Amino acid sequence: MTAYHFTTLAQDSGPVHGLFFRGDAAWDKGVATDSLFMWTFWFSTFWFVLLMGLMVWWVIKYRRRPGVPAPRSASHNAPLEVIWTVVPSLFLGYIFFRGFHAYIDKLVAPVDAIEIVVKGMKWNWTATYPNGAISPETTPLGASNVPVIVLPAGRAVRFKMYSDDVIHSFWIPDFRMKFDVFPNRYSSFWIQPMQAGETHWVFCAEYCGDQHSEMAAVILVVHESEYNELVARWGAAGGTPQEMGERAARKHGCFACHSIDGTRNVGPTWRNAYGNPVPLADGSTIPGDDRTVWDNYIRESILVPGAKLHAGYPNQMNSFQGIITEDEILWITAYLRSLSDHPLGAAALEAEQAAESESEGDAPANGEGANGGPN
Ligand code: HEC
Ligand SMILES: [Cu+2]
Repeated sequence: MTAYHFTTLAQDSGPVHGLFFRGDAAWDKGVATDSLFMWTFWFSTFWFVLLMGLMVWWVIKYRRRPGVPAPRSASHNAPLEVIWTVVPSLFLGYIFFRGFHAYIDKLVAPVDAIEIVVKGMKWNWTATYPNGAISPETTPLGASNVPVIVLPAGRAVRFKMYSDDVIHSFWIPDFRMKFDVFPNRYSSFWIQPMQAGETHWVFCAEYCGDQHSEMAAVILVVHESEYNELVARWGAAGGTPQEMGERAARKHGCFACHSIDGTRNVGPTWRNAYGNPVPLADGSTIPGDDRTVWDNYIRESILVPGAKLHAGYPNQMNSFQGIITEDEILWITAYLRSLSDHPLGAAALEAEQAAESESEGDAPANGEGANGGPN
């Protein structure tokens, strides 16, 4: 893999172009961010120049002159005040809703997104693939080596992120997206790399210690067939995450209280749980249909079981805080997903993992090789 030629946006189009977003984001949702940003920028610039210009002009024009008595200033003009309150508010509302919409769009991944687990730590990133493999590739950056995260072209990729220590922030400037990475819960967003051969920088955008500036990675986009081969070749030593999850659940005695066949035990069954809404004892409900919500619910249920009680069950589960590892929680989550018929459950998990068995037929028609030129 050292044969790959790494380029960056900044090198491709010059640092000025790279720094001042100009609609050259690496995917359509990034281009939407660019256009909203530039729209807001020029809109603000227009009003700033107009208002400051009028102010300066009028200050000069109506300056105090000797012998000219100062006119009395106007007190109130209701219609005028309503107009200059309502019209700017409409524009602010427009900016808010467009921004909010585009932002939410980038947070909630499509159902068929491939899930990459990103772990941030002082001062590095690791990316774990759906089959449990971790990319062994690195590339030199300054004095250190940074990881290479290989992603398939044309597939939605969802990052499930957590931190081993302090708060970091996973930032992919080319995709105009970043999100904080926390030590005590999962956060997530998604991107869709478009063309094989592209490379994209990843940085940490949260000041996290003295080597914060070296906390980088490179995303390398390859054809899906090549991605599948690589991820299958890297493999995971101990089996797939759900196999590891079943083992971890056995080791920690979860099956004493949780069934996997739908029968009610001391605790709720794990069959068809993942992805569905959960009624809680306090009358509220954990909404279904969202992986981040469910992943965090599982995590919290294991570490702080009393925080949200499943309606109709006793508060009888002990905390596994300090007993269970982060990896085991991730594996058990994969295992719970594999036990569910919900659209986010077994089928989606299988589709993510079974990628390697697919054929070569999915290479994009433009025929650009993975060593290919600029985007
Ligand atoms: C002593 C019995 C017991 C053991 C052992 C136990 N649990 Fe639980 N678990 C419960 C009970 C009771 C509930 C429901 C009450 C609650 O929400 O805390 C529950 C709830 C859960 C939930 C929430 C599921 C839902 O549908 O609401 C998860 C996830 C969970 N446990 C995971 C685990 C894992 C993982 C282990 C092993 C590491 C484990 N449990 C071990 C009794 C147990
Ligand atoms: Cu960091």
